[in-house]
Amino acid sequence: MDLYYSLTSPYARVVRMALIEKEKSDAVTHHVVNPWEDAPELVRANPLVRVPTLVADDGTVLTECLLLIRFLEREWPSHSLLPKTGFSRNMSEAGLAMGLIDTGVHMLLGRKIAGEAFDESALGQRRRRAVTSTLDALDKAPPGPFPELGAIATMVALDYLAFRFPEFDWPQGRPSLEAWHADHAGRNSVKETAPRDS
Ligand SMILES: N[C@@H](CCC(=O)N[C@@H](CS)C(=O)NCC(=O)O)C(=O)O
Repeated sequence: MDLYYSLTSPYARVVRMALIEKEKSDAVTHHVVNPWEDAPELVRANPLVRVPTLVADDGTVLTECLLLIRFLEREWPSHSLLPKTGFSRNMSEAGLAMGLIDTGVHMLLGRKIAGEAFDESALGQRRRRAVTSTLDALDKAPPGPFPELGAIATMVALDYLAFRFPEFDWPQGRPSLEAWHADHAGRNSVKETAPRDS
């Protein structure tokens, strides 16, 4: 199995953390690529030219991080990210965190296109409000335990915000969420996949 990813993609990080939590990271061949530079091997594998992209042993190309999670769960059911106990709570937490990731990526793309002016635009302000209120909701009810998908996605979302929007200072005024983050920041899956530019 071949996994294509960048070291900054939060979507890819969800999958990379899942593989480590499942103790299956060594079962895939890792390819670090930059989707924005049209890495030829990624262009060949995935017409969307996005990461994460997983090429299964039979050549099937899998995209969309949550579908990849579903696939990994079927391939390697142990260390489940979707345990039956607390299933709807886990789904709810994962949904909020994935929405936070989408919103952060949208804000970054907005800045890429319109520069800092994006932040002041009506859409930029709307996105910022969504980030603020979602972080506040997470502070009121931090996610359940690792290796649940809700915990993985929340860790990815928080680190992505700190990486791309340090001025946002998400821990400010959110002591429960900050404590939750600190409790889990030492996990191997978290440390080994921390976002970095190269
Ligand atoms: N919905 C997709 C999003 C994947 C995605 O947008 N990945 C970004 C990196 S963070 C990418 O490859 N962007 C390149 C592009 O949009 O051309 C998922 O869940 O995997």
